Amino acid sequence: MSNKRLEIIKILKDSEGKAVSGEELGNRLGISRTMVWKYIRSLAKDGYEIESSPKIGYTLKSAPDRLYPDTIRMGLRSSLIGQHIHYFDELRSTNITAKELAHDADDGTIVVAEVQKGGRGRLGREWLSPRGGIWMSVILKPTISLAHASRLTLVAGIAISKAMRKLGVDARIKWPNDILINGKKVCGILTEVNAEMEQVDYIVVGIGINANVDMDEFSDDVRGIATTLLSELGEPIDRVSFIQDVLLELEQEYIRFRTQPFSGILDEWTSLSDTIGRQVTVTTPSKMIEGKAVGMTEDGALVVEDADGKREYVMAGLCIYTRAK
Ligand code: BTX
Repeated sequence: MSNKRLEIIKILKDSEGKAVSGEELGNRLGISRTMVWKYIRSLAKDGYEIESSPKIGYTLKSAPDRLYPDTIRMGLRSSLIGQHIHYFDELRSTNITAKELAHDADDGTIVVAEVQKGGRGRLGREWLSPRGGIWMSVILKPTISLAHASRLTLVAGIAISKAMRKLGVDARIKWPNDILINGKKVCGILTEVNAEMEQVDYIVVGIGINANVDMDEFSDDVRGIATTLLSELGEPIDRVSFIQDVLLELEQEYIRFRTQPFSGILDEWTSLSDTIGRQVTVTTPSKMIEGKAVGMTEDGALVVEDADGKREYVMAGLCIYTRAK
């Protein structure tokens, strides 16, 4: 979006419902009133509802529910994550595009799409990504070893749950990569790593949030296990301000991850965890582990204790709750 269009939106937003004359807009932007009118028309084409009354001026009635980069940048409080935004109306998967861009991208670059046609979960599972959600991938380039890369999934889980909790929902983290509200999946995280000689080159953290998604868009089986922020809150959220919050929380957790001992992040993860304290069955490619989830190690392994007190450490797997806490 051009800077002039952006400035017009900003001025109209700041005037909080009061009309701003074409003359004033023209003066502030250093352009003619005819040019102002042209920009207003092009904004209207993109879904901005702008009332224009002769002699009085222009009033912004509503902005489109779109994750336009310039709209996200306006009011973005993070200074690293989200500074570069690649936006698409439709993509196969933001993780695929992020991986294509990652080599030349700066730390904290994000890829956002309104719709994904081939959204992916772990092990090639399908991730339904209809309009109204937040489907994004964050490219991170920390100087860490491959062994520590999975920690970023925990970092992202904390950040997203915190941003959601601010909306007033009881968001909790299900190990390893889901955010649940009242036991239903509202968000999934897919972390993919590219490394050379045990040193991380880049990490793509894919985040799928069922924000303003209509539950009818989901297949029957997903509807049974999923929820959306829209249905939990009973009204749509402002996706732009929510994504700004997620990016800020993510940046704060990322800085903590890079500068402080990991134990602080582990403690916070544990306090937000939905899994610790539950009876679980974890299925990995090589075995099935049953017991109580009692903790998490520094490496991001879930500690599962069986009835005899024997402990198993699981790095990744499919986790099912077998009994309530
Ligand atoms: P997962 O493998 O843990 O979860 C996938 C499973 O979740 C599916 O098999 C299905 O049962 C269920 N599911 C599918 N779609 C949804 C949905 N919208 N809401 C709730 N449950 C669903 C979780 O994988 C990781 C998902 C990451 C998605 C992001 S979106 C941006 C980025 N791009 C991309 O392709 N993936 C990531």
